[in-house]
This record gives sequence, structure tokens and C-alpha cells, in this order.
Amino acid sequence: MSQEAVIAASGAYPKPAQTFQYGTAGFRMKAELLPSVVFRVGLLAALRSRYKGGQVIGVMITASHNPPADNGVKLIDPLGEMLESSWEAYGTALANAESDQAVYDYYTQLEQKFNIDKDVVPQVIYGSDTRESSPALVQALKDALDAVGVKSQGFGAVTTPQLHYVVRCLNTQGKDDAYGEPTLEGYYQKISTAFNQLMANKSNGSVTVDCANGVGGPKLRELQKYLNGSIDITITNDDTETFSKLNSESGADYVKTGQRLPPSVSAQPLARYASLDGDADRIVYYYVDKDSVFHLLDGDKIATLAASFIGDLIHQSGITDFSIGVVQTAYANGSSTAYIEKLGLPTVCTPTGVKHLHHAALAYDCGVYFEANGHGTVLFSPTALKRIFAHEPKNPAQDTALTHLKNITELINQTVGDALSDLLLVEVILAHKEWTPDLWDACYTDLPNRLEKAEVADRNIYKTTDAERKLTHPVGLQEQIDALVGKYDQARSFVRPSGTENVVRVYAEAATKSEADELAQKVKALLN
Ligand code: 16G
Ligand code: ZN
Repeated sequence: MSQEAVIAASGAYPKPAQTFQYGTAGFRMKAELLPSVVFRVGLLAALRSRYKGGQVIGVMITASHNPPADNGVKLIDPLGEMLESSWEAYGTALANAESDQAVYDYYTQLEQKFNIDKDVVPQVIYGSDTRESSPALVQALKDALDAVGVKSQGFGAVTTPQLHYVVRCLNTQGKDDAYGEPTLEGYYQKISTAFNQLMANKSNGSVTVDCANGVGGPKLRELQKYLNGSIDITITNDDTETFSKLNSESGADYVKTGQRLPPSVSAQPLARYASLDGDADRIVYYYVDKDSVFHLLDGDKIATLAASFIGDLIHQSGITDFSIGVVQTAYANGSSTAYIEKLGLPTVCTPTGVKHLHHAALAYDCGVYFEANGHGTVLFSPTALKRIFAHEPKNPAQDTALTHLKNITELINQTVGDALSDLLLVEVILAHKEWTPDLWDACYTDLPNRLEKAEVADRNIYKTTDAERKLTHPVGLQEQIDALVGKYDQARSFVRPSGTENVVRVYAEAATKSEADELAQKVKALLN
């Protein structure tokens, strides 16, 4: 790597007059602001790989559920986790360096700070979602990787969880904790094999999946080729050619935030529907009842379904002293938390953002984590996996349960929430329980709730504590919120600054819809 080469390559991607911040899900904004950021993230990925002794780092270019004009970029650490948070600040500093020389200087400063071995060959893999702006951003990334001598490989359009999967496979290849074949084919093989075994001799009717016109559409179609036909999957909103359709009037965020059907879906009573987001790391289910009333089965419902099913399998396999915990955020519906406690399982609440939930889930033998918005997965600790795979069943019933349990650990993408893997997980559980969506829904009744966003002059003055459930600043505001909440039945409300947009979010739930709406409006009014 020469100073001239880095500075010349950086010169092709001038920094706009803008301050950047590596946020909850990397950098995310209007795509035209991103070329310099992506270039510099490429440099950071190279450093991170060398710091990790040449392990493979992933770079995903996506803006998830954001509108088509946006894009984003984030790093994936060696085991398929989000970038370690202490490194986010280096990304922010690199992105904000004011000149090409400053970029190079900061890069070498980091090399010195971490005593990085210059002989280690960095390795980076990358992918993107289906946005119009993605190819140009991929080019910016490649230019950075080439400038600093990275051994790299592009995977084209992939879902975010697929890239997480491949990163983990590459770094564990040939080891005890090998995760799978480091290819998309390997990904489809792994989860479909588990699914097909779990669904042997079962069938589960049909499910219609709205793919938000994002990368999930073609990938689900691919996955479908590997499935044994025990469920009939109808794919809708899978137009990835018309860029303007991405996440438009479709997708998990549209359905969850508006608590409504995508207009393109004409729902049949009691049939199953699911929506993915633009990069297929989120999924929500829904159905309409006999009176055509819409019911959402969100991340909380998926978490409770998964936790209770896995808990039963553990028990039926004869495995004892095994801890299962459910990790949620402040957005989790109060009824879901009460239900999990009724199941006798511990719950933990963390701040919003996958990295927080993921981390908390590692505390259990089996940690189920889901955000209400549909992002989540299930983690089995290395010790738990060893115990499951070494367990000797004592009778045929234990044997059957144990075989299902082993397949469940293979079906789930344990690197990150994965809409395709979660879809198959839900389908398996519903098939095993012989549940229609209304039976699943009947486990508990969601408290009516409302999410609002407020434009404020400066969201940074809002500071939270207690996993974002309480404000410490502006001083006095929390007391005002508490006073309002006290006037409603079964009510809860919190205010938190968004990590992805320049707004403040207001959540309220209460015993009735009108009370939840009113409470949200009143709390929002306190912010002006
Ligand atoms: C990001 C997070 C998502 C979270 C959302 C909250 C990841 C991969 N994604 O999209 O989990 O729900 O931010 O956004 O961590 P907000 O801070 O704007 O409300
Ligand atoms: Zn997403």
C-alpha cells in the first residue's frame, strides 16, 4: 500500500459538506451523499481484517426498509456479528476526515494505535441490496479495497443475513465450530435440509410472502427450489427491476407501523401472510379474521412462539438445567412480556438495535431475541450446542424431540435476524402445533399501541436510561410523561431519539386504541 495510491483513490470520492455518524445500523442516508463514506468504510474494513489477523470482514451496502433514494453501509465482524461498537467511532472519524491526506493520516494512525501487522493480508467480502445506487457504491468500495491490497470477493445482490452467514462460514471453515459452506448454495442447503427434515410427513397449506420489492424476492424464489413442497409459498411484491417500488406500500415496516395490509394483498380470512423488509432481515406475519379484521403477528409474537416451542423440545428431549431467555426492547408489547413471564421464562429489556439484543441473548443457553418490528433470531451457546448434540435420548419420544431440536439449531441463522430463516421457523412451528394464525394470535392479546415520530430541533438533547424506557434529559420531561401515563389504564409510554433518522420517537400503549392514540399525541405535544 502506498500513500500515493490511497490518496489518489480517495480523490475520486470527495467528501460532501456533511457530518457523518456510524449509527445503529452503520451509515444510512441519501445515496448521493455516500460514495466517500463507502470508500472510507472499505479502508476501515481492511484495517479491521488485519487487526483480526486476516479474518474475513463483511461489508453490506443496504438501507433496509428506507425509501429507494437512500442507501447505507455497515461492517460485519468475523463471526457474523455487527461491528464491535468501539470501532464505530473510527468509522465516524474516517468518514468525517476533511481531505484525502487526512484520510490517509488517520488510517496510518489507526495502524499504529493497534500495532497492526503489515504482513497480514486483509480479506473482505461484500454484497448489496437491489437499489439503483448500489453498483456505484460497490465500485467505491472496491476502489478502496484495491488501494490497500485487500483480497476481496463480491457476492452481488444478497440479503443482509446471507452475507452475515457467509462471513461466519469463511472464518470457521475447517474448525470445530464450522458453520456451513461459505456460499449462497451452502446457505440454501443448510436451512432447507433442516426444514425438510422438520417437515417430513407434514404439510402446512400456504403462506403468501410480500417481499417489499427487495432482494428477499429473488432469494426466496431460489430457496423455494430446495424445499420439499410441504408448504406452498406464494411470493408477491418481488419486482426488483422497478427501483421506485422498493419498500413502497409494502414490506414489514409498512405493515408494522401502519398496522395494515399492503394494498396489493387481498387477504382471505385466516390465511397466513408475511412481509419482509428491503434487505430481508425483518419479517412480520398477519392475517384477517372471519370479520375481515386485520391482526398483526409481530416480532414479539414470533419470539414467544419460538421460545415456547424450543422450551418444549428441550423438555421433551430430557435435557435439564438448560436456560432459555427472551430479549426484548422497550417497544415490546406489555402483553408479550407478561405472557413470557407466565411461561416461566426470564425476559430482559435492552436498548433498540440488534447489537444490544444479540449481546444480551448470549447470556443464556438459548437466547431468543426479537424486536417488535420483526428483526430477531435465536442463539444457542457453544456449550448448549455441544450438550444438545451429545445428549443420549432414553426413549423414542425423547429421540424424536431431540432430532427436531438439532434441526431447529440448523434452520435458524444464528448470526443475525434473517427473514427467510425466520419464515421457515414459523412455518415449522405452526405445522408442528397444527395452529392456524388465530390460534397463534390467541396466546395473548396485544395492548393497543401507537408509534409517532416528532421532528425536533436537536434530537441529541434527549438522553435515555433504563433501556430507553426513561428520559434523563431534558430534565423534568420524564415526570410530565409519567403524569400523563398515570391517567390511563394499563398505560406505558416512552420517548427516545432515533438512531437512524433526525427525529424523536414516541411510543404509547394503553387498554384501548383511543387511549393509546390520545396518550401518544399528548406525549408528542410535550416535545414542542
Ligand atoms: C436499525 C436497527 C434496528 C432498529 C432500528 C431502530 C440493526 C441492524 N438495525 O435499523 O434493529 O430497530 O435501527 O431505528 O441494528 P430508530 O433508532 O430510528 O428507531
Ligand atoms: Zn432490514
